[in-house]
Amino acid sequence: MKSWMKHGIISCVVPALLLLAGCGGGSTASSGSPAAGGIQERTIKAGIGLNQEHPEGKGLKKFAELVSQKSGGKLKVQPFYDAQLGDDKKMTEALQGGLQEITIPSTSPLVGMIKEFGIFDFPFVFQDEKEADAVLDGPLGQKLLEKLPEHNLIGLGYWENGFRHLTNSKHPVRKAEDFKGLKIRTMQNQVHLEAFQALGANPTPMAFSEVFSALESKTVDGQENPLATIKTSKYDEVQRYLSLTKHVYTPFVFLVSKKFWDKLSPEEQQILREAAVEAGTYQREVNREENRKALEELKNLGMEVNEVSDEERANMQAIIKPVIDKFAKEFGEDLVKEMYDQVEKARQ
Ligand code: TK8
Repeated sequence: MKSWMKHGIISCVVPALLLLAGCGGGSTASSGSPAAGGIQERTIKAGIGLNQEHPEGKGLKKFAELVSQKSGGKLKVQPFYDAQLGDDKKMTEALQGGLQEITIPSTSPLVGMIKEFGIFDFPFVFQDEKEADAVLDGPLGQKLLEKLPEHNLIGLGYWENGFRHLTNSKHPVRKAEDFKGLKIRTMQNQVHLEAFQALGANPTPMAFSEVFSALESKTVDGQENPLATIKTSKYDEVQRYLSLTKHVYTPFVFLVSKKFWDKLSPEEQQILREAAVEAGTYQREVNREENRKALEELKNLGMEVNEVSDEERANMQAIIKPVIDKFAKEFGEDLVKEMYDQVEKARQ
């Protein structure tokens, strides 16, 4: 009897020790078990704010396909579109807490958390996408990604939201003074808020998923976003005037929860890294194509398109300058200079 009990205890203790030593392996939960080698079965929740028709949605679908291919179907990316898991800020916080694995937000709503991203909210920095690519894919973009781990995030590179333009339901906007009194939804970002205030507008920061109904109910008169977003979010149904302000270029940043990342094997990390970059190249191409096409489509849908001259753009820039100078000090003047130097280089 005694010796039976003894054996019983031993045979229970040994597997328990093995489990404690991390030999459990083969977990199917998204949390998985600590990094062993190879590829485990994992489900990876990836959420974005835009819908499936938007180039970001197409990029996320592509990412899911690539991850599946590269992992022989073991890593499954489960995509959530249209802020189903929440807006940019909320999803980013979920990543930090280890409750969600991936999101691809605009950099702007993250500035409260990672202030240096605010340099991308300065207006009229880039003239075209090539300049943005040079900065984002170059040393400066990399330097900002390296700030993420201290916030429990891993950055795998930049996708593209793009050049923003203004829409509103009140009147054509062609000049700086046309902004006066317009109630404009802005992203939750201090630079945007103060820049629109400087122009005499009445900005209201708001999460993206609330914008359509705020425009519909006329809680705000206008909003600003790239043409592909104006098109795929159907703002033409609730906005009459489209001004080609091209005032800011917004990047998307591809984020992974660090809590999740640290559990992955080097092989799994490599798969996600490669897929984020490859899907990002595809996403940028689709985005550029669809932004080009959207202008004609929005006209056909009945929007009145107003051009903004270079002279007026320079005028707006001069009005906003004190705001930018203030934030340059806050974000780091060296960093800002580095950005302008890299733009200059890309322009040559
Ligand atoms: C979508 C947002 C959106 C952004 C905004 O999640 O909030 O206006 O431009 O695209 O990131």
